[in-house]
Amino acid sequence: MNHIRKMRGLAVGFGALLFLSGCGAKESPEPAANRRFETEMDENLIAVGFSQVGAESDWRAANTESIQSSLTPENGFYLIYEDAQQKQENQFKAIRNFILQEVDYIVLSPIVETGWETVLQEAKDAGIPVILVDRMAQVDEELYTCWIGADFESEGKRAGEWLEQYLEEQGRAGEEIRIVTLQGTLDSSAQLGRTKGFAEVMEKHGNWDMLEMKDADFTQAKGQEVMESLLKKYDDIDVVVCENDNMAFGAVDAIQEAGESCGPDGDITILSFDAVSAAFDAMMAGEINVSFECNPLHGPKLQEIIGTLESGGTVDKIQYMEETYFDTSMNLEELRKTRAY
Ligand code: GZL
Repeated sequence: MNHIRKMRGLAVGFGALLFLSGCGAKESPEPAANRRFETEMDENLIAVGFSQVGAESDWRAANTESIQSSLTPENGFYLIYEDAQQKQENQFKAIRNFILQEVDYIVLSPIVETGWETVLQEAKDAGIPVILVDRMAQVDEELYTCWIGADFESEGKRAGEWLEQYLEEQGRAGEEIRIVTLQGTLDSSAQLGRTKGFAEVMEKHGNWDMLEMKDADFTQAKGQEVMESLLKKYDDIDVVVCENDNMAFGAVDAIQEAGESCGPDGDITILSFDAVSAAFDAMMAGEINVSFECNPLHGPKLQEIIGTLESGGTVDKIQYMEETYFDTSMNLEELRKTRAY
């Protein structure tokens, strides 16, 4: 029985004692975690501490929902969810708290790739396996059991190749193409990979001019702010590469407010990443041209991995999610019916 179950047993006993003695503070509700555990206490629940990046985008919400709906008490889990609000130090605190509670597993989506050695060594020293989801951490691979996520570099490459074909079809293959990029959180795996992959294709085109790449932190508000500044700084932008859909939505707002046009019938071509449901809305509204899928539905795979580990099995260190892309040349109305997020 892990420490967390022992603690909860004490909490429940102590709470009952207080209640009976009349000094239980009824008006001060216990932390949600204890309340949930009390109703579903089961010696066999696997306690998992999950440190999530934040709630910065539609993709992140879908990722959180997928994991929370897989690691449920009905499926044999007790999940402790911590939202780091996009701050690495909050993830450090959450991991150390999980260690203190002696959870059975730690699941971590590292907001950036660097700075994890110390805290992941502490988890290893405490004998708690760490599973990385979504983004990677640059640490010795002995410090994590496995990683589930996307091949971000191939996403970026796929975007560059899409643009090659799009310009070819438009008879603009030889034209000077002026490009700006709204980057995701700097040093995050998604930003590093997408930027690198697109750059690999850029190198083949001397007539493609990357005017500027700027951090817009994967949020819609920052995407609009950065796009506004780029529109003021540069004339005749032809392409905007947005490293996630929420920044693309912000870019569209900025472009339209500046009296310019974007999307398949506009002057500015918009490439985006994630392919969340709202990106289908934006493509069908003619606001963005394409979105490269980044599958957030890690929950079932995570549940399967922990099940394998619990039964003494081994798992592959690197586990890529399946993904594709969607653009306005496709039957998006039909395709979106097949989508879970
Ligand atoms: C990608 C993920 C990125 C998404 C953004 O796996 O890390 O973070 O592309 C999210 O929407 O904020």
